[in-house]
Amino acid sequence: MLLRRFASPAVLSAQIAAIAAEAEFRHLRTRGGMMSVAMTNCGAWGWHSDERGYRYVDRDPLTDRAWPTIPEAFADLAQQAAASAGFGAFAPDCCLINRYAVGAQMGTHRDFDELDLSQPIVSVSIGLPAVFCWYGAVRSGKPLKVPLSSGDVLVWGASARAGYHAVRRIASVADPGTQAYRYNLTFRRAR
Ligand code: MD3
Ligand code: FE
Repeated sequence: MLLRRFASPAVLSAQIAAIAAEAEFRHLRTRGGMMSVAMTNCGAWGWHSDERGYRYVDRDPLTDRAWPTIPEAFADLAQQAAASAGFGAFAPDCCLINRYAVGAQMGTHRDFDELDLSQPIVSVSIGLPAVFCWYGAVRSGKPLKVPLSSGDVLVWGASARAGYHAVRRIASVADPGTQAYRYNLTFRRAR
């Protein structure tokens, strides 16, 4: 379910800056190489990838400290978005924060490292626009392309939870204003 302009970007941007001051954005390594997207996390669990593979970790490997806690404004937003899509009590224990500079992208993948795949994922777009690509059950074919703007929220549940998806290379905009990046918050129940 797509909830256009559901979130307030200004409030969320300030919270992201506070989180990044504790757990800085970093480019992670995957089997395919370095990711063009920079990432950090808040919550009990954070998504991490290195030469040993992908996994959820309960400490920031850069500092060996726990990840920052999920701000109340984040948790409220995730809960309200999930409820709008018909998911009752959504209490995420992970918020992965993706930061895309112009030229960054996310290749086609599925998310299945989470323990309970009946839990939805809530994703929130902030800043520069993006084109989200939805492939569904198979990795190939023509994707459904969804343009995403700042404040848009997507809720993924049921069969959509297992689908292949990607984010096209972020384009430069004529007047970026003060926005150098696109941020995406993905709220998950990891464990
Ligand atoms: C559909 N992030 O972090 S958010 C990711 O815009 C990811 O940064 C993209 O894909 C981004 O894994 C897309 C939308 C999203 C996130 C997770 C999903 C869609 C999903 C998991 C299952 C199905
Ligand atoms: Fe994903």
